[in-house]
Amino acid sequence: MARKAVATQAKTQSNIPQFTKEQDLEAYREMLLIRRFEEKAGQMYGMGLIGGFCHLYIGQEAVVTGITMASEKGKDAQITGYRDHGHMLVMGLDPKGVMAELTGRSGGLSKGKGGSMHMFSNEHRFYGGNGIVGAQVSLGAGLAFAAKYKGDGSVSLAYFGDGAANQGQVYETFNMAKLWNLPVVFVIENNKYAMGTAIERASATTDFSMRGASFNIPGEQVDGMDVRMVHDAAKRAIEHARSGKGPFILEMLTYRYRGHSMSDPAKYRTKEEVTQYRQERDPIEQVKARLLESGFQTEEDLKTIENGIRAIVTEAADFATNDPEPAAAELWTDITISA
Ligand SMILES: Cc1ncc(C[n+]2csc(CCOP(=O)(O)OP(=O)(O)O)c2C)c(N)n1
Ligand SMILES: [Mg+2]
Repeated sequence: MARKAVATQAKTQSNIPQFTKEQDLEAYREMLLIRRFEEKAGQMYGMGLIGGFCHLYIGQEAVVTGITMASEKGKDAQITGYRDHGHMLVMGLDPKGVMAELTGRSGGLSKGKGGSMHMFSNEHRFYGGNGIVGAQVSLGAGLAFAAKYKGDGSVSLAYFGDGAANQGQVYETFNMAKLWNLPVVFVIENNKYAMGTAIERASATTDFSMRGASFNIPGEQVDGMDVRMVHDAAKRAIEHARSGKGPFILEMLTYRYRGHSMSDPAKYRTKEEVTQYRQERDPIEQVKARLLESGFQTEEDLKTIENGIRAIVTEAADFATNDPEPAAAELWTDITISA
């Protein structure tokens, strides 16, 4: 079969795809927005303003940013699990609406009734936000089925974790997606852990790009900390799916810096491991260093960008703190009641 697993980390410097100044700036802005938004969400959780679940995306920013930059915004559909704030921000959903949903306010994207894992926007082609591990894989194939049925030329991007990759419904979905050659890219965000379980402890095989082998679905392993690598691989995978060749698997080798959720014993990995990723592989620092080294931007220019992003996040946090909670009558809206 046409397995195309490329260990992109092994690529030499000379064949790393290069970004233009504009692409680096776009990636920098988007990733920094996610980072600062998530830091603020973490603080607000600590202050008791956010309740329930809250899974932060810090460390993994290059994955959704590179893929979204390679996709057709407003046309291609995206769906993910519960670590979903970054996906919404890059897809253009209003940061105020996302933050207010986290604090359970009426101006939240789900009127404050859904919380961190349950937001959705048909307009932006973002289909959640799913708390059931692996559910988004089947739903993502459903979006691809709709695209093929309607012939609208869109591609569905379904993100899931290394832990979710061991769920049964993933393989039922792979089978049907290949059988019908659906336009779907399965993005496995391999951040090495499923809650506190390391991939080696839960997965019989840890090269997730190979998981489609028995269904004839090609896969590729990608350095998910380098937004250029992500973008390059995503371009090819999306083109594959859009041209009618069927599904493609991208395994993104990434890392989350924070705990799984807001309470995390942090006993399953060493502090040194986290520090090493932060210091040597950080996706934002990589772009920042490139912008400065190339002379495209000065420290001052980058500070101006950072200040602009801080202002967006502060505005979102203020809104999410001062907006009222939904009225009690909202308990009866947007639900189906059967007799
Ligand atoms: C069907 C189901 N089983 C178990 C859980 C509990 N659970 C929530 S997250 C998680 C781990 C998933 O890890 P992974 O897919 O690697 O995603 P990550 O959190 O690393 O992004 C588990 C077991 C759940 N939400 N749904
Ligand atoms: Mg994981």
